[in-house]
Amino acid sequence: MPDLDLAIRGGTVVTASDTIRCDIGIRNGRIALLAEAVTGAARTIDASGLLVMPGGIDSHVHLDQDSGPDVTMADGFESGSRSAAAGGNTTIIPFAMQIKGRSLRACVTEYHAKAEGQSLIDYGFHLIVSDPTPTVLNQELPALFADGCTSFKVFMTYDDLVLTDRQLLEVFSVARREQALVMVHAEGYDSIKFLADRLEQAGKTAPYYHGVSRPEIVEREAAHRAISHAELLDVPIMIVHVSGREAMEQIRWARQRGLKVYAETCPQYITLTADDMKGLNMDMSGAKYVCSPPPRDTDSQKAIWEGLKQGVFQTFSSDHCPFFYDSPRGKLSPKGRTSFRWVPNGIPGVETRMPILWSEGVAKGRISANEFVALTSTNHAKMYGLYPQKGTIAVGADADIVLWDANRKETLRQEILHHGSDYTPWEGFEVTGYPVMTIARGRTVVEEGKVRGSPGDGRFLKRDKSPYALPLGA
Ligand code: DUC
Ligand code: ZN
Ligand code: ZN
Repeated sequence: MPDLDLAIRGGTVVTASDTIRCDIGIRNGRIALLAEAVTGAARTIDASGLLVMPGGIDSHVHLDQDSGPDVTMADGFESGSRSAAAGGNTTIIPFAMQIKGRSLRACVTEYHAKAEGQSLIDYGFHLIVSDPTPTVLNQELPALFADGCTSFKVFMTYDDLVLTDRQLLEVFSVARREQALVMVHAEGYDSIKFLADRLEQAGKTAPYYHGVSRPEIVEREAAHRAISHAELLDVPIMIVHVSGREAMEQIRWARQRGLKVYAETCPQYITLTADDMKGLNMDMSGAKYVCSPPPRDTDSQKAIWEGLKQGVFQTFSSDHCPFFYDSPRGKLSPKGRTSFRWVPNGIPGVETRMPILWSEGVAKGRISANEFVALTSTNHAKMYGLYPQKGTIAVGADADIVLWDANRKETLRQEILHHGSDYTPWEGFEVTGYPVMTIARGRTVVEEGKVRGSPGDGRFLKRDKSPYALPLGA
């Protein structure tokens, strides 16, 4: 077939359902042919000895997000997408966050401007609804869904973002009517505030106490409340960044009731623990691990593995929320030094997500390579209205592909990563399995850690409504 632009030859193709030896022919950025042997393409990549998988889709990423007057996020769309591609991803879905008191539409327009001409790979936007006024509920949200932002996140904590129960019910009801997928940050505002106040009064202000102020109970309580609201209105929800057994049990309980309650977890909950926030000698280095919900303990890690193996979790995302460590506008901000309460909340991880799950999951025999593909790519596409354009290797799909060396050993270090942060929480973490080449719509974006793509190569993805957001019809 001489009209093919590219042939990927000799690899083993792994999708969420199959593992097969075949070549791939690519034309105009799409997969045109899967065959035992593909010849005659303008260019050929030899993938012998490598796995050929759908490029990763990271559906939980924060880039260039407004983080208050004292703090700057460490990644914009250029560095964030570059880092994502270097970690084997071909699509990211960051958030367009509403600032309370402002129009959601105006905020989304700003995020489009931030991303325009910057991203090396395709991207969509989830919305964050922080101020559900009648205009937002009745005009802006339906219009933004129609524009391809078909999912949104709500927060049950944080002064600037928290919604009351009444507001949660109002936005859930719009989601049901419009078939939008709701993502829930489940941590209870009042319990956290109460505990944080008490800890500060006792002089317990080091980063470690961030975790103490947000125990699993507050996550479990909020998860249960969100599930109850969802049941009341018959609306599917996705509980994001689930950290341990307690919240997971609520999700299992909801499923047993037949409810459409989906769940996401992240690398920090299978590899880090609360002790990491202690830092050395209780100094500020624990701030490097401050994220919410916080990492728990080794029993929670075991629970998360059970959930990953048993299908409790549909998606494994990074929750990449990158800040600088050694910067007055980052983790070491003057305010952050006074109390854990003010330490910028989030960690970088878009580049390390796939190697960590492969290494800890597939290489250690906990999950199969097909489950890895489902958790890192296919299920994200299905959940968020991108399937089958994205998330699989099939004729007609975008040629979004990662070539993966399952045996390659790498030590995760800041110096090999491509993100904007000045540190990685996984410094020195050894992995087996690493991306060798990331191909997005038929173009090589990253090869052996070297960036070949350009800002602006990535396009905005107008996503379909999620089939998973259909109500039960109760
Ligand atoms: N929630 C997120 O999803 N990311 C970072 C911080 C947070 O609370
Ligand atoms: Zn969150
Ligand atoms: Zn997040």
